[in-house]
Amino acid sequence: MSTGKAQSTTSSPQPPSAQPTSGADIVVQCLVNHGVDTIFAYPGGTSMPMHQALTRFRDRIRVVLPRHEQGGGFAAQGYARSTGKVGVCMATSGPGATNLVTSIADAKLDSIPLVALTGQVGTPVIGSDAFQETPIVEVCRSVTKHHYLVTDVNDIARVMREAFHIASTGRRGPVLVDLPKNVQFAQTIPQYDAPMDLPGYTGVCPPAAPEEIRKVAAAIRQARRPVIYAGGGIVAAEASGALRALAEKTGIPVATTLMGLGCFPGDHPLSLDMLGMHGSIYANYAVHEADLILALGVRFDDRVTGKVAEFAKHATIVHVDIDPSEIHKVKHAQIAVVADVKQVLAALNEIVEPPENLADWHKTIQQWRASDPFHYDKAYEGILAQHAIEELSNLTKDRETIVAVGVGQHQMWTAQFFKFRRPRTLLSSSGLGTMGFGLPSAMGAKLAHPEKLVVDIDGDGSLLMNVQEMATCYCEKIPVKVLLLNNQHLGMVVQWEDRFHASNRAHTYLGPIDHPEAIGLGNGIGPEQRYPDFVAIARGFGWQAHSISKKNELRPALLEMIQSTGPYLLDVAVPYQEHVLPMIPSGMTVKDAIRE
Ligand SMILES: Cc1ncc(C[n+]2csc(CCOP(=O)(O)OP(=O)(O)O)c2C)c(N)n1
Ligand SMILES: [Mg+2]
Repeated sequence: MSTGKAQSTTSSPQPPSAQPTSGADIVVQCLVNHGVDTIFAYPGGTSMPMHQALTRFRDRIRVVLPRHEQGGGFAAQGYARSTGKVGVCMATSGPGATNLVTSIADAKLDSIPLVALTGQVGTPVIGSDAFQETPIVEVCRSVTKHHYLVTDVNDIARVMREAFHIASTGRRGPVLVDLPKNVQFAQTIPQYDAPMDLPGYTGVCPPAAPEEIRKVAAAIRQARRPVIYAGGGIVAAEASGALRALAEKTGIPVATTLMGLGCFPGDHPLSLDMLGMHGSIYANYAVHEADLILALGVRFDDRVTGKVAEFAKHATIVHVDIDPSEIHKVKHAQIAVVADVKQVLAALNEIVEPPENLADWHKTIQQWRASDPFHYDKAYEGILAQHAIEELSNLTKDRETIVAVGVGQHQMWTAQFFKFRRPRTLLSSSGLGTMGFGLPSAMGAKLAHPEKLVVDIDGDGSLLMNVQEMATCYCEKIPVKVLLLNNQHLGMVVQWEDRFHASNRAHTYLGPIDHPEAIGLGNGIGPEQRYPDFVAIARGFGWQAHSISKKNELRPALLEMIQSTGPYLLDVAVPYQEHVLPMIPSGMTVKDAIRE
């Protein structure tokens, strides 16, 4: 299911060069052939030939030097998530390669197209525990969509074609290409159009049969309480327009997953916002009471379903997914369609007729919505994270804005209080839930969209996990903004301690261990005790930075951040006592939701 935006995997490659060319140069020429304009690469002994080759292509590929390979992998993801194109990162063997593993696993769980290149020790010493040798293909076997150890220079051009094809077709995902140093030095006459050799994989999903589409249309026509449950697959398939057309044609309300936020406008009257553990009460009740669920590009993640047996238990489930292994994996679907969701929606929109009467259903949903909106204490004397996010959302609503997040409470509040109106505007490590994702992914997105405002809404724990990327942003002139919701704690874990472990603090305070807060004593933290000094850190990296704690400072400080021209960190003191609500505890249902 290639899209207009995805890099071409079939475009005619460069004419084969008649000159013997090194493996390293062939790798880079292949990147050019696939339309790669940016790569995030950290060098080392075994990847040096490829770095040398990259200098010969300076006019066509920008090489960004992250300050940690994990940052490079997440930056490549930010590039990929915000554009739909394949993101590319590169690392040396051994520690460089293992530093990429988390970003690769992250891309796998969220189905993000990524090509990760690694240097490897020379083929004669593979398996001998050579200096900086790790069997990275073995390490990554189960967290990649596919992986290669290239042992012959003559295979490089074909492998690179296959890697881009696999990463960007079907269900997207990460592909690892491990390149021993002697293979990078070896020379051959490159065959850039070497045919791909992928038995059993075409990447092309046949269109859904007309009778399947008719079945779905018939189910819709008969439904009285239908709900669309839309996820990252809608974004990947560029199917947002078709989804909106379906919703508007039929009047069916739309709940999205975290990965799906933005695939349907959050301010549309039919939007139910996010569903799941920290989703809206109205989305979760609608799914609970539904008689028809149209599950589109989703995978029934446990953070969405809670107790699987209770999830949508009164509903006929229609599941559309490009990956057959998702069908019936968690929840049996009465109507299963394995196809590109954009094609399915386009065909469906041609014939679908609205259900006879949804007035009662809309009314019921409206009542749930009115009685249980997302909310926070507007009278709170300081700044609540929710308030800061909502204010940022309001201040940026007329600007093209991309938001990246870390993982934790700030991530969930962003999902609840920032209005996402377009696909690819929220970058969130959703499946793996990797702290440290925000800053580097924002960096990658800003490189791809220099004209857009890119803000990382981050937590203090998460930001520290890849704080070194502040150096990359400064040195590479990538002016991202960080809105730091600084609660001095691993807030989400604190919330679980409060709810499920009698508030016993178990290593969730981020300040010095002799502070009373470290063992749950003390009644809140004054700014004078805050640790670390993020403003000093950011300034040390060459950023502009500012810290606030008073409510009346919020709006002007956000405006200053938005209007600044360089990288800018706004450190906002927020309380750690606040919980993300509503919350459906793991394995439970909306009826068990904690509301206060
Ligand atoms: C790499 C990694 N380690 C541990 C966790 C577990 N975890 C989930 S949320 C969280 C707290 C995050 O703290 P912070 O970034 O400050 O965000 P807050 O919840 O305070 O907004 C932790 C430790 C994780 N998701 N990722
Ligand atoms: Mg925190």
